[in-house]
Amino acid sequence: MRALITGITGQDGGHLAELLHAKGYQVFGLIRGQNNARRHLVEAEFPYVTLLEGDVTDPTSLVQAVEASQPDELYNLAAISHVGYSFRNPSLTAEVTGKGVLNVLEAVRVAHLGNTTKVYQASTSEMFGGLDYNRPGRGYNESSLFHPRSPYGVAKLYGHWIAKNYRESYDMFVTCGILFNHEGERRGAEFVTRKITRAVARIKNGLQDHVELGDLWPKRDWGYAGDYVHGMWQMMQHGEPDDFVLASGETRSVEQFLASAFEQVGIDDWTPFVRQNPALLRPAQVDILLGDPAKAEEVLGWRREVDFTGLVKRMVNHDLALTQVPVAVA
Ligand code: NAP
Ligand code: F7E
Repeated sequence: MRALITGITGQDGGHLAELLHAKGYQVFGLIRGQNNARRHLVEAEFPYVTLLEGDVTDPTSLVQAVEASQPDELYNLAAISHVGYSFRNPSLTAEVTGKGVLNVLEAVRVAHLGNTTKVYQASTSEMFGGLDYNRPGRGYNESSLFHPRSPYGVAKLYGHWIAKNYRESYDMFVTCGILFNHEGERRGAEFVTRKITRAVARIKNGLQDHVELGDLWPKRDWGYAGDYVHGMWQMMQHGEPDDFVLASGETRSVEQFLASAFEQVGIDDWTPFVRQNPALLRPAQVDILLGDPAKAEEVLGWRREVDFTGLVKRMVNHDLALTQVPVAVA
């Protein structure tokens, strides 16, 4: 089996490359830029991945990558994925996160691989937006209303619908995973969970004295990225293309994540170490996200192995190991 992953340098790209390689796949990864700073990291950590140059905003590069890799499965993970950044760069976000999906689908179609290449589209709980919370206590599922609250969420909704349109129009196997927040040791430091666990480790080791954050009250449904990429693969093995929600079914505030991370290093009162920075507030906020993964559990047999406390623990431990102060040897 051959797989092409766009977004190979990202959190999910790394977990997925590892999983597919372990399953015996020949793995190809799309990498952008003439000198991508993360190329050497990918080459060092995943030497079995064949890197192909390309950018989801450049249709020709995608056709070339698809033709070179002839994938049985294409996982489209590439995106501008930071919600705050998308408010500052809305046009670029539309091009990459929205229209980039169309470019990927077209590349598969014009390369005449539409009948043989299965496509996974990385859709997101940000499409729900948290406002029209129409299933109190039960969480959003595949039938819930969409009401995105950011340029990122709007761009992803275009990607979601164009993916479904290609499924219906061209009889292509295009599956959309509507994934709620998933985190882990590979999470980018610009996302709140990793920003917190990194700061907690550095504060514990005396390398910084506080962390600046935005809103602490929003609630998210957090899971472990390793469990979620396994769900992506399961969706691609299913007999038919479809939409599936992956979520933990639990929701917690940023403040609860913060308290849990500090607790891991024995700090009960975190308030002296946290300051609010108004520059980190977003023009519109997603108040609460809670997902209902019942369909993925029943149809795919998807299960998550890491719970909330396990997630926080492994992220804090990882960052503690990275920030160990070297002991001087006499
Ligand atoms: P991530 O760590 O931010 O990775 C994004 C990837 O997209 C990076 O490899 C980046 O490569 C690549 N990329 C950006 N612009 C590109 C372009 N123009 N052409 C080609 N590649 C480009 O994201 P992630 O957390 O792994 O998430 C993977 C996907 O799932 C994303 O589409 C995200 O929106 C979606 N998603 C994530 C979550 C979550 O909680 N993690 C939840 C739901 C959906 P560079 O190194 O070149 O920047
Ligand atoms: O923010 C608040 C922030 O940026 C979570 C992406 O993977 O998941 C992710 O999007 C919450 C928000 O993730 C800071 O305002 C407070 O309420 O970690 P985040 P996100 O916006 O939920 C979805 C499912 C995706 O699809 C996205 O690609 O935390 N918050 N203070 C902060 N957030 C950040 N980043 N930094 C802060 O200092």
